[in-house]
Amino acid sequence: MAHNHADTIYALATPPGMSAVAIIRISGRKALDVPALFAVKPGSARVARRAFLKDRDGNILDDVMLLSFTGPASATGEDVLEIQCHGSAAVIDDILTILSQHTGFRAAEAGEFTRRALDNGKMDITAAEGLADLIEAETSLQRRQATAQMAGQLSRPVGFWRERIVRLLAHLEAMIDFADEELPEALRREIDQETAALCAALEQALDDQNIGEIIRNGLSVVLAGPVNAGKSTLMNLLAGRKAAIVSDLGGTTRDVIEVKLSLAGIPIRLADTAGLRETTDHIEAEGIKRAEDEIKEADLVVLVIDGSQPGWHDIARQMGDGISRPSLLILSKADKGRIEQPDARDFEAISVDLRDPNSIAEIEKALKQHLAPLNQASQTPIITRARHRQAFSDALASLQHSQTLSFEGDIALIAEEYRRAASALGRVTGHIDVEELLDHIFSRFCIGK
Ligand SMILES: Nc1nc2c(ncn2[C@@H]2O[C@H](COP(=O)(O)OP(=O)(O)O)[C@@H](O)[C@H]2O)c(=O)[nH]1
Ligand SMILES: [Mg+2]
Repeated sequence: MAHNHADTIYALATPPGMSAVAIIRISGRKALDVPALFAVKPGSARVARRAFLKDRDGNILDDVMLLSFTGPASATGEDVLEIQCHGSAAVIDDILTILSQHTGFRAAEAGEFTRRALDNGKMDITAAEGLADLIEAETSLQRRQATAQMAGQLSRPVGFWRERIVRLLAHLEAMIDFADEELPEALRREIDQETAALCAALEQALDDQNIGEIIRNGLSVVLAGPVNAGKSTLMNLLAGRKAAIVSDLGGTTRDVIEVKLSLAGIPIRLADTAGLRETTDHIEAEGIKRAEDEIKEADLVVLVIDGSQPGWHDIARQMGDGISRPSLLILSKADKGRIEQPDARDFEAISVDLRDPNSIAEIEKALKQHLAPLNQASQTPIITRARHRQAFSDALASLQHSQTLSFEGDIALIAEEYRRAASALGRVTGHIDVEELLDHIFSRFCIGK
């Protein structure tokens, strides 16, 4: 992305296509000159006003509403103008064309408005991530998590921990400067207690069963089992549409077919896979390999086996043994009767007729039971991405390492671990400069001298 902040950027902020109203956003130094380009007088900031935009020849382009914001009190921190025009391809095209003809204006690149907001300190990285998640949110759980992150659910504790760590660092640096003096006992104790409290807080945040990532990405549920068991039938039943081809020919499903759905408010990526069997068809073999890969990564494997066939016990045991992920057994074709066999192993399974739409209630109930533990977070988790988790783990490792070092000889090493921990947390929000915070703390810091 080219970041030329000197340019005034513009973009259609609403989806393209016909609509009642469309919004064109303009941000940058010349944003407030835009009304003049359409023969309209400038108006007051933050007051919506109606205007008739005109082209160079004085022809009316559209009857619009204009809304302007003067930087830095705007979404991007720059001067911003929003044109609410009619959602007509011709109107939008004409307005954008006129803007492009003036020097200093160019079409925005993807994400550039948010990038400017970030660079101008209007939001930090976690808020920008939250915003991206909000735009992509498909379930209310995802929306809640995204808005919480936008509102500082992650950046607030991270900022708070980081400041506490740097405060400890400031104490240590002061002691390093007065190396001939002993670290006072009270200060030692305070540092120990603070470090232990910070470790506990980080451990607690990390111990979240990855719920944040799961909510964001969706839980992966994989349908697996032998050919002809009814996996694709189950997929279509849950998806509420014919997403996968169902046939009584074994080996019909070859590739992984994925649909997104929401169960008990939990976003799910449901994957239908090729039936597991020995085959000489190399395309089917590739499909089976993909199925096996999906199974390895799944949050939940739903094993579908035809319960009306003798020998389902053996298949269930064999396949169940090969799956290391949590699983649920569904015995299909209950309408044909379920074969019971005395078996050493007690199978926890539900028997259903997958062709009967009424079976869905029982299947959803069983799925919810397996998925519910993932939805039991007492509060919204604060970690929503692998990069947050990595930073938290790095910070924790540094703090834990500092606890093993002694104040007698290793103050500089302890300080270095705090510095690392602070930088790791700073990466989460994009505030990586520890020195800046240190200066700030030192400026208000009394070292008793
Ligand atoms: N009677 C009966 N037939 C079923 C049931 N589930 C699936 N079938 C049929 O079994 C065949 C194989 O189903 P399909 O979903 O393609 O199996 P897959 O190979 O596991 O994906 C199709 O003809 C389905 O209509 C069921 O519960 N009862
Ligand atoms: Mg299939």
